[in-house]
Amino acid sequence: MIDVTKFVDTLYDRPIAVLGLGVSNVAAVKALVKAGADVVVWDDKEENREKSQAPVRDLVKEDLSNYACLVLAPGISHDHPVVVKARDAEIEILCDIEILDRCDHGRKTIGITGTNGKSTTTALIGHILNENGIKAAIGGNIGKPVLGLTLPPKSGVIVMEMSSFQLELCPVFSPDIGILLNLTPDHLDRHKTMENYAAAKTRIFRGSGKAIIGLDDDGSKKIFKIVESEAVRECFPISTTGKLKQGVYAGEGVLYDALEGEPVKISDLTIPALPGVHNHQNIAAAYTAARLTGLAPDAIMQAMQSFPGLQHRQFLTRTINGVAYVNDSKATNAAATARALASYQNIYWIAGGRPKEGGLEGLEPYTEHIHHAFLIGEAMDDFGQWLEKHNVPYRFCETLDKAVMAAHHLAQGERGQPGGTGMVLLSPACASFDQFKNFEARGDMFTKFVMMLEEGT
Ligand code: UMA
Repeated sequence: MIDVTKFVDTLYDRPIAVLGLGVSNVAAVKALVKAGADVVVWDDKEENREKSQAPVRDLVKEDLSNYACLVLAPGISHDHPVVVKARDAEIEILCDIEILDRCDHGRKTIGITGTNGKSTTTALIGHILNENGIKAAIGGNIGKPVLGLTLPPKSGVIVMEMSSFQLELCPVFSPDIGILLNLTPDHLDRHKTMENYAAAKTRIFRGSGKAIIGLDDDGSKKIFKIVESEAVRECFPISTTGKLKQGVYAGEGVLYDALEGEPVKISDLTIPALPGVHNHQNIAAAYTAARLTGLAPDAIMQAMQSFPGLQHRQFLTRTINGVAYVNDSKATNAAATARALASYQNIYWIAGGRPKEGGLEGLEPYTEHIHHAFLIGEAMDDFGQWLEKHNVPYRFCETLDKAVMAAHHLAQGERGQPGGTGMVLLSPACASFDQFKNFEARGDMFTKFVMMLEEGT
């Protein structure tokens, strides 16, 4: 846990209001209470209030002008009555990442944002640094609240995934190295317009730190131009769609470094835990960040080879007789599943759950990659119709255990046939809530069933 005494000392004994007792604020409350702060909490769910270690009071009924600040859970809408009240009372509204910054910890920070790939890039940077003897603590939106981390030594680095929600709640903080991977429409229910969403993401570059920015989409390109024109920080573009005169880029499966003039070929991009072209951007960003911390190209690429990948994101769970069993449970919509389907051939595809609007729309270009589909959950009928229309063989399995077993038998039974060795892929393109608590529970269950499979068929 982080010692937040230095932050608490700046508040002159005024109390702190905390709204939302999810993982980030549970860690925040623990750290604040330990540092002697006077903390008052509220959560709209009674069951969360009941678990609270700190005094609970309905913050809507409080006079917030007596408080030092409101620590807001990132997922809560800024139209929430308590947030409106805090704005009216002109107190600061912040999140755990801003508190961490105000603890004067002295470690270098790397922040990663973007619409896609930020968790993978965060974990990859942390892995590269740790493999090369630079101790890195990894946290933030990736699922580990930053105030629950253990600080690395002074020479270490804090690597944080930062969502647009968290960036909006960092009035001052921006990291020493900020990374924006890409920008496509997301969370518009919360941000309302693309401009607001882009503005939240751009906040990662407010300080004078170094900026690494992807140039593969129009939104990020625009931000690059603005950030570069401000001329207050060094900018490092990355691209997977074209050569760069200066920066880092990937082309035809090869990574090039043009940070110091003429492009130098660094390595091909065959990295076991990072399959598919969508990972090239994550690799280019992580490579650039690691170079900026002083690591040599060879050391960086070598460390990438041992990156274990992220659980539930195209994670290689097991290989049986050459057939890979891959857990992509995090793919809760068609866009995320498209990235997995594009990365492989001859797929024995397990899909379904609670469908999202649009169903499997957008997956048309990848139907030839699917050898056979195994459908589960509430989406079975709709997905069956879609597959029928696109001439993809499928069967109804209802539940994950049956789907794993059926996919396993077919994939093992068809080994040696044309089309290459198959792979069993769980990439549901659906939410999990019809049969599981969350996507992690679904992925864990897949792993459990796969580990129980016998080598013979
Ligand atoms: N709550 C209220 N009133 C409301 C809404 C919520 O009281 O009107 C309460 C809920 O009852 C709950 C808490 O607020 O107790 C939820 O807080 P939260 O949603 O902010 O979630 P945390 O558990 O603190 O998790 C947050 C991030 N969640 C969101 O931004 C939605 C996690 O990112 C992050 O891993 C975690 O902090 C640690 O930093 C998750 C996420 O979905 C993975 N992020 C989005 C994304 O990646 O797209 C941004």
